[in-house]
Amino acid sequence: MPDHYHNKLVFVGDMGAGKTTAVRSISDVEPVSTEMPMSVGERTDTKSTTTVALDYSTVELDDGELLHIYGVPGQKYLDFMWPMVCEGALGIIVLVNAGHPDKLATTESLLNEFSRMAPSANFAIGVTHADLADDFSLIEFRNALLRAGFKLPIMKVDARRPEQVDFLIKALLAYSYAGSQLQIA
Ligand SMILES: Nc1nc2c(ncn2[C@@H]2O[C@H](COP(=O)(O)OP(=O)(O)OP(=O)(O)O)[C@@H](O)[C@H]2O)c(=O)[nH]1
Ligand SMILES: [Mg+2]
Repeated sequence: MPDHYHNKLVFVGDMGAGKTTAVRSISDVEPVSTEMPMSVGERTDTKSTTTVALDYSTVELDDGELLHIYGVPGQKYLDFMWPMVCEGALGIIVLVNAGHPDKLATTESLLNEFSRMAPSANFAIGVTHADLADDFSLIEFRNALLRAGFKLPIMKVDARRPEQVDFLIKALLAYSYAGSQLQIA
């Protein structure tokens, strides 16, 4: 397995959840991006392009650890890219729009699908757009996922805020290392 896979994190989630924004927020360098204009009917005031292949960038954590950060396209017809981008990932962050009417079912199916694609990855969930969804309750969402058998780090994150994205990434890394076997020499 190539060396950089050990430090590979991937943002996944529905179209518009904030994957490209999150990669861009925490990048140390100009990300590789494959954005294409959206059709006129799909555009909003804040989103006019969509990812058609992948996002890629790097970020160096406080202690000098280099992470390779990827984003996948959210649109289902581009899902053939998902296994290619996720191969060998250490961690996968599912971004979920708090205002999505079907967010529980969507999140469960994304967790199932991506855990099949990347069986050794650890997962975390970032709920975006909570500022626009007054009736969203993180506790209720977390409990519903728990009832469905998903026990993983979950927090609100504004993908536009680097410090929030950074915190989510560190939560996932801490969780993944806590799950590893204690080695005693
Ligand atoms: N209000 C609000 N806007 C957000 C938040 N997080 C991200 N956004 C905005 O939501 C949009 C997300 O767009 P992208 O980052 O392109 O979404 P994506 O997940 O890459 O979408 P695809 O590549 O099309 O699948 C951008 O306009 C962001 O500025 C949030 O927490 N609150
Ligand atoms: Mg994108």
